Amino acid sequence: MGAATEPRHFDAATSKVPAPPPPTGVETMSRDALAALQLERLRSTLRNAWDHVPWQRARLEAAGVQPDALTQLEDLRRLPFMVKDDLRANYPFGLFARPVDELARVHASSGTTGKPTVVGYTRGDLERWHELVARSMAGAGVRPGDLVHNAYGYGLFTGGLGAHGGAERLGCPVVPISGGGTERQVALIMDFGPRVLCATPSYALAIADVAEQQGVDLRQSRLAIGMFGAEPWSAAMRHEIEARTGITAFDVYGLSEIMGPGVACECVHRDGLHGWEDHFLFELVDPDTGVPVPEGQAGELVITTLTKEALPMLRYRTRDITRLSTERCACGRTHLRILRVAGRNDDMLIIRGVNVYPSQIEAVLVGRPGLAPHYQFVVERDGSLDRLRIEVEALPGWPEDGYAQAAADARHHVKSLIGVSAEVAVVKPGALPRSQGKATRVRDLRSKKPAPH
Ligand code: DLL
Repeated sequence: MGAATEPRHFDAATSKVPAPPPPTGVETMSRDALAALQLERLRSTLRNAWDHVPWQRARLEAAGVQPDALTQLEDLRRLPFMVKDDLRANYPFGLFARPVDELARVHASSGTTGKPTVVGYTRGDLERWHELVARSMAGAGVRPGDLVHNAYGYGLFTGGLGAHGGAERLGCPVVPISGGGTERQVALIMDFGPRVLCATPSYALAIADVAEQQGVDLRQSRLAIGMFGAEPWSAAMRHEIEARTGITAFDVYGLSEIMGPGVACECVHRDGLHGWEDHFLFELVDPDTGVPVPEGQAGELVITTLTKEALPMLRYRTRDITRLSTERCACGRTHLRILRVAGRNDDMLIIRGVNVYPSQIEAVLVGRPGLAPHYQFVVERDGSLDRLRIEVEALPGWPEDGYAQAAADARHHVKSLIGVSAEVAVVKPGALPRSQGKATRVRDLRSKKPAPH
């Protein structure tokens, strides 16, 4: 199911990562047994929501869903969806199924406007979270004892502490460096010799850049495995990071409302991310109508938690657009696979009628002659039409009199491969801001008014 350009299989000849031991236990249970486990856990999740969250109980009653009367997973479809605004409307703790003094941790995501989205965990929730991050890392070939350089941000963001807890659970020592201070990151990678790097893909690239500027070759470091996620990234970006660092890069997905990192992760076959179905129920729906879409087609991912005590989430609309496959993976895991998440519904640009995600354009730009993998999109309104301006940095050392040619080449390929007409400006190396966490790819200069038709 991967794109043709993806390395589909683990290549022992080029990777520093030895193949991990084959999966066992819950990761390989039959799909029937998995469904039975899900039904049992769904019932207790509904019971938890019914007993402890008045807002959830009212919705369950209105939909005629009695926790103990649920006989099949499909009955869940009677329940309306949850959306991010439900968390905001019940700010801060209104959807929690446990009082604050029974919690072990609170995280929050800031969002660009309004109140943050607040999520809570019991001690047991943290244990299950760490277990799933540990499972994700082990599936990518991380072994107990591997030193983990964790450059995800620590704090309210779930990336830092989530990856940290999972690595420790697996038996790995962690360097809790967090994001930022990139020169120091490079120095510690060379001095401490971590085998694993946890970071957003854009920050992994920023680390690679600074290393190169300092004359440091990360391919000579002990780094072998990257656990990269928290933002969309293309196959081209994966190749770029791997070529410059010698790392084998794995895609890890998650969201704070559901848990944090480790909801799904690639195994060494890197042909989709295994979604951990013993803890989550995944659905895919048409983002406009909410109607389920058949397997293989693109849709919005909807997730129900099956084991969360503090914050049970029922049919949460993630806004993330992807595809699902229940075909068995060559690794032997039976858990379904989520295709690389190309982008969020909210990030989709509609340029002269063509729907496009930033990561699709990234896939065209990265690796083109003269271009560095640092870019941003500026969307402007031109009368009733949206206009896209792509700003992309030139490769260091590329002659300035070659910028116009590089821009023309990029414009041509974006048009012919994606069908979008864009203005392309090639700017000097270092001119665009670098991320220390999630990259901001789009500057939207349109007024919030809808375009007249
Ligand atoms: O980003 C959790 C996380 C941390 C995941 C570290 C992976 C690694 P939030 O800040 O709540 O949580 O943002 C969640 O980020 O709905 C997606 O839109 C996006 N996202 C997360 N992982 C991926 C990925 C963390 N691998 C939102 N590919 C999600 C594409 C991703 N998008």
